[in-house]
Amino acid sequence: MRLISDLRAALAAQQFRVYYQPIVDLADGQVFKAEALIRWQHPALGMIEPGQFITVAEDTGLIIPIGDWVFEQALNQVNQWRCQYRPDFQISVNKSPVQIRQADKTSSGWVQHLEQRQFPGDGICIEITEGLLLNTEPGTLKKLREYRAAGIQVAIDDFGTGYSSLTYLKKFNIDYLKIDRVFIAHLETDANDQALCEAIIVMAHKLGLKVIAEGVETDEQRRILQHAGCDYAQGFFYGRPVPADEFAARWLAAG
Ligand code: G
Ligand code: G
Ligand code: MN
Ligand code: NA
Repeated sequence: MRLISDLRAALAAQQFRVYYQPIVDLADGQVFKAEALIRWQHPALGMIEPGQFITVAEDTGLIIPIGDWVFEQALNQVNQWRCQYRPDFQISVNKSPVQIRQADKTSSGWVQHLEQRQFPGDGICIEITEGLLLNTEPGTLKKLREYRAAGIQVAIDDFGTGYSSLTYLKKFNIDYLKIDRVFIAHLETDANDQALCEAIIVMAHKLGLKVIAEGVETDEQRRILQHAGCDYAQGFFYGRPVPADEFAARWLAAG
């Protein structure tokens, strides 16, 4: 497939971009952190969304160098923003199960990299999908513990769509649950979705986790979530993912 050979060349050709989407504190409406989301500026096909190439990247192993590159970008970005605007700012980076499993085998582990650069770990949050929690390989648990020990926070992405055993949430020492946007999309009209969101929020809080609602697109959804005690929200209602300079101008420079 053409896409694979293009993908192999894309890193060296500097065709990847990192976009940032705000995650907002529901209590005061202030931006709390940002999620880093990769984009591929393809010379012929234009801007390609990650949904179209992340799986290929995982299957070919290219996700390792690409993911390391995203991490490096996010690390530099969060430290620049911390110096310039907000000393407590944080950036979330997605890490697929393939990356976690490979992490031990690569020399450039993210934790060692942080230490070499002498950057504090709490500038970074790693988002993993809940399917990973099913993976009881000792290596996975060890990796997550290593991140936490370095100060890196951990979020469970797309929560509610996978098959995670709830007991793992405590065992794995997670910081945030991100409620998948399928539960948010019909929040105004669907009583079951409302009940599910409320239950997830109560459960998470009892386990000492903070909750981020994904895919918030309307003020009514925001209101329902705030009323249910949700901590943070992310979605087009607040803002789409944008390049770093746009993010800073809109979300950091003003306040
Ligand atoms: O930005 P968009 O909604 O198109 O992202 C689609 C999916 O791609 C999301 O599930 C997101 O987690 C994933 N994704 C985006 N950037 C990265 C990345 O840097 N690494 C990995 N592993 N996944 C990413
Ligand atoms: O799986 P993950 O949570 O990493 O996916 C993040 C993706 O969700 C990003 O690609 C982003 O573009 C997308 N996204 C963010 N906010 C919204 C939203 O309000 N509505 C929809 N439909 N997608 C969103
Ligand atoms: Mn994510
Ligand atoms: Na998600």
